[in-house]
Amino acid sequence: PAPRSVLLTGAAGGLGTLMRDLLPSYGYALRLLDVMPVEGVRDTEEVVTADLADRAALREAVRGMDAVVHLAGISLEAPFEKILRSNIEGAYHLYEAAREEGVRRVVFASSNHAVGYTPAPAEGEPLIPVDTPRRPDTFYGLSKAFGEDLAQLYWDKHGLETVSVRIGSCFPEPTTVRMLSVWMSPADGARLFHAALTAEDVGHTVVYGSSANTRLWWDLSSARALGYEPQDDSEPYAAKLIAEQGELDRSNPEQGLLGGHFTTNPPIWPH
Ligand code: NAI
Ligand code: 15L
Repeated sequence: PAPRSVLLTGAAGGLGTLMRDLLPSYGYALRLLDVMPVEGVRDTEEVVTADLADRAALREAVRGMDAVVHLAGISLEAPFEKILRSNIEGAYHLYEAAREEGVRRVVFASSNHAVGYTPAPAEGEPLIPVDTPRRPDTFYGLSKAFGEDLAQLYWDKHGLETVSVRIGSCFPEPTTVRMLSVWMSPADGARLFHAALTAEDVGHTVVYGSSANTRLWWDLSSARALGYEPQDDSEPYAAKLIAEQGELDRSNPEQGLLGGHFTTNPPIWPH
């Protein structure tokens, strides 16, 4: 049966807030988890305020859930110790809690930064496949590579399924020329999470998460195989962004590598 009750971790964050608006229309009942307070809680939502370090709270939070959409964690570069605690140990605690409580599926918010040092394909070159070697561009990207391997372990050893979504940039609109290639509209994000929650026999599947962008850098076939049919394309934003920022200069690593400025000058988590 298709999952209905979903624990959404990281619900107070940017993507979590977007998905709180969009996922219920697919029929999901959401329980929200974050270490920060969640604003504007609806009658239809349950809320758990907890840190990913708190295994007892995680066990309670996953109890009775059909699936987990795991967005919680540090979403930018940070000192290794912080990444270790929230993203590496935090993912481990979440998977242990899910295993102990018999949750069958996780959708894991991985990131393009797990493969950030991969050169972006030039026009006419093949798109980047999901099995391209990992080339994390930050401790942050390294934690996403760990999360994907953790997911593989829990599938092989415990039969806990995961779809790892290497998200590009999921924001309401693309705001840089790089984002023309990696943008995932929030509506397509919800479509992809729904496909990841409902496709059968996913084992551990890695997909890229983006819209059907004209300037796409990576191969969406494993996402489409889940039933994902992206409806959006960043191209309508291209003329304005290119006029303001210029065409991508592929000799500049910040523009010629998938991870963009994370490869040279990563934005740092503020807390
Ligand atoms: P965000 O930083 O806005 O939200 C992350 C949330 O996780 C925050 O509300 C934070 O309080 C919570 N969190 C952090 N550490 C925690 C802990 N130890 N325990 C409990 N909660 C904790 O990030 P955003 O943009 O919403 O991203 C969500 C997820 O998707 C992150 O895992 C991020 O790495 C991933 N992602 C997002 C992309 C995007 O374009 N928004 C692109 C690629 C990956
Ligand atoms: C990410 O992984 C970050 O969480 C998000 O804030 C964006 O920076 C995105 O990647 C990106 O590559 O644009």
